Amino acid sequence: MARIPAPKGLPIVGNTLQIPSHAPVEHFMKVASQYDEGIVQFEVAGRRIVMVYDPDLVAEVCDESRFVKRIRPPLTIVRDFGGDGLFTADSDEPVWGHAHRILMPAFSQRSMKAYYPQMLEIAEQLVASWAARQGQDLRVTDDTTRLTLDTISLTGFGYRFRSFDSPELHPFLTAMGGALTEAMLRNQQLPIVTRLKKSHERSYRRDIATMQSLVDDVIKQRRAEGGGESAKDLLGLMMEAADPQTGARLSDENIRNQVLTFLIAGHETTSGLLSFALYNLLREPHTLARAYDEVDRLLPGDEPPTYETIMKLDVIPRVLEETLRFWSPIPLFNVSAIRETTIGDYLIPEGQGVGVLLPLLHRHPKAWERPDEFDIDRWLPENRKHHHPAAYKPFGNGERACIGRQFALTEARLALAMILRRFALSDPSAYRMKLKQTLTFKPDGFTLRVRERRPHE
Ligand code: MNH
Repeated sequence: MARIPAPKGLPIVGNTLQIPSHAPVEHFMKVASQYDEGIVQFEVAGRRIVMVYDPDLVAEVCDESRFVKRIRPPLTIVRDFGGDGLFTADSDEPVWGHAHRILMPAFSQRSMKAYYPQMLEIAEQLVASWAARQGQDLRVTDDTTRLTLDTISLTGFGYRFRSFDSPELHPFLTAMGGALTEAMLRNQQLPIVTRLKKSHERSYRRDIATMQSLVDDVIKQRRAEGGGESAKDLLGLMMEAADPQTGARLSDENIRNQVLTFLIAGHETTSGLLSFALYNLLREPHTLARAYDEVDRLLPGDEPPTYETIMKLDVIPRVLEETLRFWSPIPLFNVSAIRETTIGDYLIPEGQGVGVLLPLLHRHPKAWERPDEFDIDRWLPENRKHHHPAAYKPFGNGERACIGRQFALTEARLALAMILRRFALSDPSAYRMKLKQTLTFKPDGFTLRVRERRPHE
């Protein structure tokens, strides 16, 4: 058996103090990229964490007969507010299976078509808001967050945040940012330190309460409208449907946790994806020109695009796929060994957590030619065939992979198409990528400017 490379730490605290508290994953990336083995281990807050990024090792940890998602730090902390919602439930908790089977139909391609008019309505709000602010610096992630938060809440729960009506971001978002940042900090500190930081504890609990009271509003509004009867959205299904396998229904408490989970998981990552996509397009004029060409061909005129047209796009979806390779909004996901096992030449003990480090996997030279080049033609059907089967995991793995994948991609295609059809983009401040981490990655402080491509009524 080979020894897993490990950066030198200190006695007792291990590597804990070496990890910058607001940018842990970037630190893991920097250290890991100094080793060629594609695997590395750290000692953080008394735990040993193994990370893999060699595609062959990743293929092994994606074998669901040997590795499962288990709720371990940081997800044990996120569970303070996600509860037994899909993201933070253990696979062998019965409620995960109940909710997974009840909600799967809500994420079919047919459901995307049903959500489309509402997705379009919110995308039109984004475009109108940008048209009114031509020539000004637009804070990209703020607006992609407005878009994605309003879209998941309207399509999923019939609830309107009306984010584009206000210059400030909704208090739900401030609370969520606070809670996610605190969860990330807690992940890297010994429990004794967490207990000592009383004021952090107070604001953490306040943020969670703020998010939960919004969730209670969402559910109350639906009950006032006469329950779930007619609504076939996420909330309607959760209130009405039974698990086809066991007949189980979701408890009120679980529905609350699912609504909060979807409000967070359903917007945070897609907003990152759209922001990174715009960033990439600004840096790749040749690709941008192809995207313009596509929208001019498929969406001429000012008519709202139909769902069918959005499904015909080809360049824009490949921009999104390549963006997810280049900058994965979720940089890391974790699985645990069911029993003692080996991956490559390395021994992994029973229960050991293993993280898949996506930014390094997605640029691993074993799997990708010219890994640091943004090239959407990797995603042409004839080139896809040659991809390493485990080298691209932006949505996680197996049965615990993202349930919202089609939702995110449909929403992002539509938004990008609407933006490009209407606006020429520019970046007079010549933004340089600076990642902001709150469990997910986003470009920090990224602004751009727009002007109408064609005179508009
Ligand atoms: Mn999403 C799980 C990435 C959009 C709802 N999502 C995951 C996982 C990844 C992920 C990675 C697996 C995490 C893990 O293994 O611990 N998700 C994304 C990305 C985007 C995204 C990169 C956008 C781009 N996700 C969305 C959207 C929704 C959503 C949109 C909802 C509408 N995601 C979820 C839920 C889970 C999840 C719910 C948990 C699924 C489960 O374990 O059953």
